[in-house]
Amino acid sequence: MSEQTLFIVKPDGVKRKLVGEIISRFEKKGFTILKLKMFTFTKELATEFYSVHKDKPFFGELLEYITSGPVVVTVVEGNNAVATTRQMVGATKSFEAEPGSIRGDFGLGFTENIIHASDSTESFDKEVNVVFK
Ligand code: FUP
Repeated sequence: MSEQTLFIVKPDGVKRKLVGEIISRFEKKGFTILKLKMFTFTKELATEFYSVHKDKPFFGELLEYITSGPVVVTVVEGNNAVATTRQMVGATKSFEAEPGSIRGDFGLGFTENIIHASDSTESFDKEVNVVFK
């Protein structure tokens, strides 16, 4: 079943020059790239993007980090895109992520965990409207 989802190479991923490597993995997997954009989150946009976490104790740190430099957002389309992308991204804590996943292969961080991917079609619908408005 063809679906769309989005992933964001976060500030640490851009700083570490992993943009090409990450996009390449999605292309090689067979996904079609529909949209691609580099931008820097403002505090306002980041607050809207991460609104589900706004009452969490880590929200301040998360906002500080995600606004710290440019990110690259990509919308992809393909079979089972949401779940397959989450698998390719790996567990939230990079130090626990499976080898072979992006977080598992390239990082050890938790807040700084290289990449974001929508966790459901509902999240995708919300997130795509925030970052491409
Ligand atoms: P994920 O869906 O894997 O990106 O993770 P979550 O939506 O649960 O969390 C969003 C981001 O908040 C994560 F990428 C990392 C960060 N986070 C923290 O910094 N501390 C926490 O305790 C939980 C999440």
